[in-house]
Amino acid sequence: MRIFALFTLLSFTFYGNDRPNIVLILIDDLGFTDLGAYGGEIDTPYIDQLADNGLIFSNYHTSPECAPSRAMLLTGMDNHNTGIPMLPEVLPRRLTSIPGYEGYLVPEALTIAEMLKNEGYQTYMTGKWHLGFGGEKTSALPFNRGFDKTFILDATGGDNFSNHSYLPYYKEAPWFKDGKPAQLPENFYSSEFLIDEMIEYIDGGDKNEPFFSYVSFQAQHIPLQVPKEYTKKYLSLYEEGWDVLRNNRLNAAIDKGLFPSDAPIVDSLSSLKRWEEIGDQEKKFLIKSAAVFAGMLNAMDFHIGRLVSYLKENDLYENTIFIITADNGPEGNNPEEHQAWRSWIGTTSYTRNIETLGEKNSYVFIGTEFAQAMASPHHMFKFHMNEGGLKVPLIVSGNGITKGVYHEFTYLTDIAATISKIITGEIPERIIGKSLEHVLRGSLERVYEENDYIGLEVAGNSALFKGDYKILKNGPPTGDNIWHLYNLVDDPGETNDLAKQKPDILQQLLKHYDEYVEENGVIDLGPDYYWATEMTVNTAKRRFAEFIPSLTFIILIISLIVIVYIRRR
Ligand SMILES: [Ca+2]
Repeated sequence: MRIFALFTLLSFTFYGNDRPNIVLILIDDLGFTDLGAYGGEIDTPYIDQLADNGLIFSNYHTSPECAPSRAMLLTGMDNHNTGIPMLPEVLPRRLTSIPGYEGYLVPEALTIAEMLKNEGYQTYMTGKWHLGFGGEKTSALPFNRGFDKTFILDATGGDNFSNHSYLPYYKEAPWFKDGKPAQLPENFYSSEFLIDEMIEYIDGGDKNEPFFSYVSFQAQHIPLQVPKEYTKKYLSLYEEGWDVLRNNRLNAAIDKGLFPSDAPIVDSLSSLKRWEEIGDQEKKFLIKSAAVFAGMLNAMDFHIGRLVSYLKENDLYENTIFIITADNGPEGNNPEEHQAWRSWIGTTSYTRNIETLGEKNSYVFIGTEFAQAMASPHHMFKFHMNEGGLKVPLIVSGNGITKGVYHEFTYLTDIAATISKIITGEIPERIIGKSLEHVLRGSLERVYEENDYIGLEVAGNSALFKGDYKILKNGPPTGDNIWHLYNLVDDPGETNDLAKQKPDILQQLLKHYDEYVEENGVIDLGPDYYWATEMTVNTAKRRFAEFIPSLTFIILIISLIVIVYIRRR
């Protein structure tokens, strides 16, 4: 009886309240070592402060791409059961009639917001949603999926100063306010606006009832843009190039205890462009692009700081749990290497003048080499199943949450499981993640047992984790489509492929992968699948569909003219 009473007391006082506010902050395309708290050289003081007061996860894994990660984060389900197995923009349209491949968040995939709303929470979202098929499926927009107030972008990305699209698939960036198409305000800057809007929602709410706030930043997605005063601070920071950056960040991650000091890493940059071999002009351009990246992250952090200050000033901070994470590793795509993309940029008002890089109407990205450096100490980046694509920061901070670093394996579906466990006391069967509640209380135990396995497939790239081991394969053009086996405990840098040395373990994990495919209805996209080709086809289809109403109108007018003309004769 006494023990029970003590436990009840502990449960009640753990977060100061049985229904804490929850602020979920999602950063787009972030490297493992981009944040100061993870060893990065960019100023992120407000996130770092939350990290200092909370728990840093050094072994957290997400999916390698935006939309599936978001679907899994919000539902706790495998991506193939949410309707978002991959980016809707590159989903072959022949698959959309197959359950799990609809291209939008299906009703059975309940969101955290729907769950929390049932518990009396006020639910707010601002920023990138990416789960409503580019705005085509309005029932799958957040306003219809558990959120009371929303101002969202239903695309893979968008301009940060205007409603311009950043890729040919979208005529303009599809923004929605409370489920209806919306215009952006004058003087829009994404990170600033998303926080302004969120503060307004919280401020207009009932202060006696808890809230769930999901802020999903456009930072650090292409196009990298930020008011120039932020870029200015970092103009000389990347002059030594990407090899030095990758090495500095490796050392910083070791110093922070986030990577073992004796673990080797892949010489990932050796197969890419060499810093010392490129010309001065190109170097200057790349140095400034990286400075824009840094400025954009710094600005995002500054606006997170404004939200934290607001909560402190209104006595809401003490009862708030902050969860800060990213949807995937850094973006290594170079749009200039894709002919259709490059030609399209040439038809827009975007410029790539070095003088105005990062400012309104400029189109900036860091390119493959800097992305690889920012994923340091890991190998590869976004889209890939290597640790550089999957391993990103996770920080959980708030009253009652332990401080320090948690080193055991965790997975993005654990976030929905944890929220569910803390708020409702249980985890519904559909959620595949595990509760991290005891970890937040200070337990250093493994969450995943030796026999647990986690499969992952996105757009033909695959991985499976079990115990200390991981298998992975990446498809072409960057991958070899061959399964590789790594021991992540001995070799977190993925330097030593054990596939040939440990065939029994490889076979065991492959068997689990087949089970995963069977259980989740994963479709083999075939050897010819290439996302860029699919994007071009889908872009043509979408633009033609947009053109149909105008075409119908023109045909109608011409028909009327012809009828009138014939009658008059
Ligand atoms: Ca992303």
